[in-house]
Amino acid sequence: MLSQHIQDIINEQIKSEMYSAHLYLSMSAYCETINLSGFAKLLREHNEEEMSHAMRLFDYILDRNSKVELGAIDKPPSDFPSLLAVFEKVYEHEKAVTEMINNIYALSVKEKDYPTQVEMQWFISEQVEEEKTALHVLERVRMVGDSGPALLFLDTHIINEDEEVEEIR
Ligand code: OFO
Repeated sequence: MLSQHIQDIINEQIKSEMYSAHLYLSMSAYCETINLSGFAKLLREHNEEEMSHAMRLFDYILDRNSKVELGAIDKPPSDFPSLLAVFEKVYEHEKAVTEMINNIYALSVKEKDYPTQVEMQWFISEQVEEEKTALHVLERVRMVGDSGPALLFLDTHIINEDEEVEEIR
């Protein structure tokens, strides 16, 4: 069984992963409204990925014979000043999530909760990938700047680019 402290922090992380899912879905909707369907698809896929992170933690709590307590998910922003602002926020958000994951790991080390350390190792590796992908996309968006034709080209190819980053890994 998980300690109360570890159970609470993992329940909090489920909420945070669900917030990430909400945030990326909201960003996806924004991209659709500015006719950037490639970025919209990319963010919609990230929404699904975040939900899978939440469910992985949900199952982990149950596997440890402990209690899942779902909290209210904050409302994500629905207005964004630009595509660049969206991906700056994605990158900052992922760095903040990394901190949360590291905190859970640190607590599991302090409490000598070895199974939680193993579970968190998966998330630590995942965050390396999440930050890398977020930065890759952000740098591409920065690169095209205000160029309409370049932005349209990137929008068409961004999904493949994301897969190529995965393959390089
Ligand atoms: Fe769940 O990794 Fe992004 O937030």
